[in-house]
Amino acid sequence: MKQPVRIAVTGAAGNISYSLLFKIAAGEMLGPDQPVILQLVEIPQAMDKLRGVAMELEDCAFPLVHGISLHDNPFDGFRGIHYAMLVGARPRSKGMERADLLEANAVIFAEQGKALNEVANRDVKALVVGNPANTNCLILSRNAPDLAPSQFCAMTRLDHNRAQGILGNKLGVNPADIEGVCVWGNHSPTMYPDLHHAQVLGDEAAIDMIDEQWYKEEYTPRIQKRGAEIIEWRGLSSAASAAQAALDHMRDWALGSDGRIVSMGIISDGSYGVAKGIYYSFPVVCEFGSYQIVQSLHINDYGQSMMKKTEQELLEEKAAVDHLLPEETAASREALRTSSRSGQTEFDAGIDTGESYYRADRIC
Ligand code: NAX
Repeated sequence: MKQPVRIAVTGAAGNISYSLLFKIAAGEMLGPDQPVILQLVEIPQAMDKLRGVAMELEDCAFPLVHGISLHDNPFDGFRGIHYAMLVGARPRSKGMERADLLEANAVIFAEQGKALNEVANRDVKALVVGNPANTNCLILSRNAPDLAPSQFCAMTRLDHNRAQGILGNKLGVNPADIEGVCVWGNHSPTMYPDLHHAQVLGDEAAIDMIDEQWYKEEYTPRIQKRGAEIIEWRGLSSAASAAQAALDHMRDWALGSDGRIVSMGIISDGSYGVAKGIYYSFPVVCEFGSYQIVQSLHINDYGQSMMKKTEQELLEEKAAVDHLLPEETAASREALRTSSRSGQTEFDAGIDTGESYYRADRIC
């Protein structure tokens, strides 16, 4: 039996978590042989509700759950964790402006970044689900100077799954038979669902199978505003699909995506001309616990303009919270490049050992 890993989930008494926690506990995220210790974090006012959720988890008698602990602050809740699923966030209340929403969440994610920096396992992987996810992720990462920016992601997997599912429906194929769909940019209505690299059943270009007008005028806005469409019909925001996406994201990141392209909101290293240092959704493949941006995709003029628009929005969000971003992490979050050797984003931690990564004469 493997050693248990510690997983923190914030917003653990909320809607998404009510689905997510039970899937994690059943082994759907890290596999049926990986025991877990769940460290559930909520705000003090929600601790009674959280206790009820924990009791239900207990009542499932999941064999993989080796412990459950309840916390009302991240400094306790993140102690020793290997994975952080950051679902809790401040929702927009009546009359709240976007800038106020960004700022209210900045306070939450700044504190959580500090907590991860101080008490989490050094190789923690943190996924931000709570909105505005990309900018919350930026704040989180900037407040964790001792962790690499590549240890943080914003969730755009729900958008990716929606893009794949709705295309599958249109074409009358199983979504699993479609490869290479990706979503660029912000988890917001400016995101760009890109079908130009998607293949159906391995050999047919999806873009040739659909009408351009449908793609641009129906499909794209539908993916961009799918969250609102769900609310309209269900009366509640996406919960089970968001939980499934969070699970898909973390599973692929930890265990590999098997060569499949998936979308992840990650630190931009300047690939595709995207401004460095913001958390932007890119097409990636995952292997050995890390991700790698898929390079050299041809982006046409339409794609360029869509990618710029969503980048612009993220830069504006960043500007709105700039006064809350610690200066000490500014330079290191932009000292990134794509390695020509591995294709991975390299992070300059400011430590120069004077030696190259691999030297055969050091061995023996
Ligand atoms: P709920 O309002 O049901 O639950 C949120 C929970 O977070 C509440 O129980 C609340 O007490 C808790 N919380 C708030 N601040 C906290 C803090 N500082 N520490 C710990 N817990 C805290 O919302 P739910 O439907 O579960 O959605 C959660 C978040 O996911 C929202 O911000 C939502 O906008 C976002 N979403 C993000 C998606 C994405 O694709 N990235 C899609 C789904 C979802 O809309």
